[in-house]
Amino acid sequence: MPFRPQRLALAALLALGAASSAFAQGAPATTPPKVDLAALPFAVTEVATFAYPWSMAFLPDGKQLVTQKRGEMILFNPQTGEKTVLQGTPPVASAGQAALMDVVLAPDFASSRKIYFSYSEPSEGKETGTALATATLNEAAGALTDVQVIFRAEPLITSGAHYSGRIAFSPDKTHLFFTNGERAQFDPSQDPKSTLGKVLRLNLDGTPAAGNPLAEKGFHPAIWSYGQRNLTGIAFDADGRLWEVEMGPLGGDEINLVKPGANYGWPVRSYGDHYDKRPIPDHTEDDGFEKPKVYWNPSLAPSSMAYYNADLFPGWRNSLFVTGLSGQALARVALDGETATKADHWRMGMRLRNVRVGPDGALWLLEDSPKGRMLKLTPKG
Ligand SMILES: [Ca+2]
Repeated sequence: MPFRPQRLALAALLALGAASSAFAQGAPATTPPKVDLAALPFAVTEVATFAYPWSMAFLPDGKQLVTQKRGEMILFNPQTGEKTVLQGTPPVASAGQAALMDVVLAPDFASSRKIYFSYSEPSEGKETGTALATATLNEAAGALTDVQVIFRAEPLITSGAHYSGRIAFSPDKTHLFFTNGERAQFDPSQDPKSTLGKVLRLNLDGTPAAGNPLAEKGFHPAIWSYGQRNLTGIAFDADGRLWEVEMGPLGGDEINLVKPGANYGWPVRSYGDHYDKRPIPDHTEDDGFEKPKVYWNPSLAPSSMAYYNADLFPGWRNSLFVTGLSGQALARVALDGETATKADHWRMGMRLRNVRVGPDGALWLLEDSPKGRMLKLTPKG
């Protein structure tokens, strides 16, 4: 009887599993089920690991810049595995959700070697803020030089939450859009003088762009849209629409189509509720706020978003990809004009911090972990 006892044991385990999962219906599993990455409908290649990686940018020569939450910016060569921790980065607050956050190349990077990056900036007191900076990448020196803070969120807040800090250039590369989270303070999202809980539109030097839609009404001149919470991703689609993903309250994560001057309702309305289960009124047709195009209940805890329109995965063209932290998933949202529809939801078995589309059309992910994996997704065989 070489295998019968094993079969019996397996049957018993399966019965137990069925019983316990029925018992646990609706309750979060204490140990999430392990995900077999090889069973996913795309190939997953582990490229490297980083200490709490946060974002990445692709250089023209195939190297990458990778930010780590605690303040390091790393020049990484995926061909050789070589990592250089760049000198010259500014002091970064990194308690709670504070981090060295996004990094993108300037539109003229090939000639200027200029980058834009965001981080949680400490102050002399306990307050911190979301800062946007530029620097020159000096590869020979292994350093960032000419570091300049070009925009600071207002006001500074004593809180370690909801910095946001995502950067996207307008399709014509004449402006940049920057997100400031509401720092878990609720009301700043509706405060016209605060940049918190807003999408901002700036000139490339960080000054508020001329012609922003609410400046003449007395709003902070950088504000493009408001009533938002923790805006963890922004991306333009091929038609020039700006999409935004935000971490909402319990069951209220949202994708919004960002329209100039629009108010998205936080903290007055949300399809979610407070984390302590206190209700927040749902959106209604006549509430005067822009409604999300997609929302997640249960929560995904979105951490980043990328727009995909490349050839490597033809079936994914015109999609948004969203990574989840506690949701431990990669979600694909299909776009059709102003309509956004949930299309795929792959459990990944890890907290995901970032998604980017590489120059070859592969999808790149960063895991939120002390040994966070950098993963490259390509079509299977
Ligand atoms: Ca609600």
